[in-house]
Amino acid sequence: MKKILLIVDLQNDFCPGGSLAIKEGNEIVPVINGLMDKMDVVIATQDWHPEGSTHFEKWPVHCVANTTGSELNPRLDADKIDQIVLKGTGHDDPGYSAFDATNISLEAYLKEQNVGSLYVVGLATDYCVRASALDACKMGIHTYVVTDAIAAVDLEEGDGKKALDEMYKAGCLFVESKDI
Ligand code: VGL
Repeated sequence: MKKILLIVDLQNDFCPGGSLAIKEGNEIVPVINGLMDKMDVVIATQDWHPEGSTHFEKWPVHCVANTTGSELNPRLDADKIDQIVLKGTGHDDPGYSAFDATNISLEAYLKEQNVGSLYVVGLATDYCVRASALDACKMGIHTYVVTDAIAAVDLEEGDGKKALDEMYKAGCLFVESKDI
């Protein structure tokens, strides 16, 4: 049974300087790099939207496929990533969950890899981390959220905290990176 790291949307547009920047976006990168060597498999998701996506009615334009904004944060140790997962690729597809991926079936991939536990890190706690962790739990996967390797958008104050409560109630486990 394998330990698998799921790095969610650590992309330029969600990090300082990007169009939907989260202040702590750069600060969690070294924590995530440090976790990669402790895992058997490393997966990274990318929000990968078409121009004109209806998702941009709710959000500033971000992570348009094949642009600088959709590239992974350059501080991330990208050569240790085993599998890239692209999501939000359809015109009407917000792609909040990693399991909405269209380039692979993430559920099938995790099963093939014989997942024992899934460690979820990245951005953002209140959207894509939340949706991905909740889906993983629903599939019966032993899911950890690494609390010092995530950060929230917090459109409304407390959104991140609310998402953590929801994940906890759904059966996600919480862990700090130093205890992995
Ligand atoms: C996300 C807001 C909009 C995320 C994606 O990656 O959590 N947040 N689109």
